[in-house]
Amino acid sequence: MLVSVLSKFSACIGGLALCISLQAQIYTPAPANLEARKTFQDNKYGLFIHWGLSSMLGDGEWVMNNRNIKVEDYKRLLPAFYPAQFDADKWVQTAKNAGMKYIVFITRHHDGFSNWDTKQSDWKITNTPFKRDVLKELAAACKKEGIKLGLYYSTLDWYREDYPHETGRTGQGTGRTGKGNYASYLQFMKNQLTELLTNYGEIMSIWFDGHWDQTNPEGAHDRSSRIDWRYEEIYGLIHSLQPQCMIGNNHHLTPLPGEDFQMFERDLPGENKSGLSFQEASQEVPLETCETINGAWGYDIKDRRYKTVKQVIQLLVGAAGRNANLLLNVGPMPSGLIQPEFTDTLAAAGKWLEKYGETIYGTRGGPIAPQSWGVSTQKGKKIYLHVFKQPYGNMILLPGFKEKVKQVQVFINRQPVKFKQQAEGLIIQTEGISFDSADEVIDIELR
Ligand code: JFZ
Repeated sequence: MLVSVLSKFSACIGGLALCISLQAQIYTPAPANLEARKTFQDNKYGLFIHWGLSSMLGDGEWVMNNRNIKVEDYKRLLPAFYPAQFDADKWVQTAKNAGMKYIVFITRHHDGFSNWDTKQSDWKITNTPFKRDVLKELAAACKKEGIKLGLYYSTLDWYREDYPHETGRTGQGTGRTGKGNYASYLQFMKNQLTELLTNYGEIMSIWFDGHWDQTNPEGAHDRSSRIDWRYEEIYGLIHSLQPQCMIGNNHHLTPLPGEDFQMFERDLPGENKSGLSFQEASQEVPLETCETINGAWGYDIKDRRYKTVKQVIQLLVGAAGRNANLLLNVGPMPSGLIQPEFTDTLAAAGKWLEKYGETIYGTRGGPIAPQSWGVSTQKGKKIYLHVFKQPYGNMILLPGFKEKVKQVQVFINRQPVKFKQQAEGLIIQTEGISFDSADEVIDIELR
């Protein structure tokens, strides 16, 4: 719902008589949306899936741009795509075994290829020899297994002529000569989003990406956009079709009105190792970090930088301790299978979650900021200290901690842990506890 303070305008959808009057700029999320945000935060952990025509080249999802492949040549992937081992149930099972509660799937990446049976373009999966609407199958499989489904949607397009490619930072080598026309491109996106939010059941989120194509690089002083994306119209449309649907935009900026969560790419909130995360963590909306399980988003045959089970666990826990979700990515093979290096690691981390899930799901960031030894989470009368390595001096101090503590235990075996409550805070003695696992959890119970 958008309430008027500034301008007022109308958006007509797909030439239908359905015209919604949208009024900028204060955004009041619907009750169902606020509820969805809570569920999202409780769920904590999701599977990101980058997959499409580009997977065939085994060189990541940016291959069209990186190799300056012309649209005319790139098109030759279309008659060659037949993911014989695609099985939506298997993908969903992989997520479930990993302890994940949601999936975010690439419906359309920067190469503009639609992974569903869109009526708005011929550049789509149902025009490959495979013919199947994989999104339909994935949506059904998710529904059956109680896994929520979010949809990644690129606002940047390296394929279409009407995308304002002249002012784009990327996609300059794909041979487009026509004139960009944002009004036409915007209508196309709205029509596609209408399909996605009408024909595939309840959609948890729309995960936008591509805004940065029209700005100076991250970290630049001026990050203004060279085009007016008219997000109020796009977001208004989404929320009118599915009020609970959470909108996020990977623009690496402070959330804009109409956005329901904030994402961090390859960084935990507050970090900026990627050089993409100059934005501050929002206090208002849920946070989500997305990361790759190796070094690439889309299938990349040169990439063997597989994260270990320990790294995956610490990523998830590190996110939870910063009050954020983790959206962990896999790039399935062109066959449709997710490679065993990924599924094995995901399953092993999932085993850890079977034991330690209580300290992650349904929690929020704990009372103490991330420390050299680890992070904290909390839920009700419980505070969980997630200790990644032996604390200095075998002592953990929670400065200024005032609440009365009932008991402190090692989470996994209920071994009592000594503690003192003093003026400077709560002091926990970790002598005798071994810290060789990925995450040793110390469980503080409040009175
Ligand atoms: C974006 C996509 O480009 C990428 O393919 C993947 O989908 C990821 C989740 O999101 O990543 C970016 C975004 C911005 C820049 C680089 C990668 N950038 O501004 O240089």
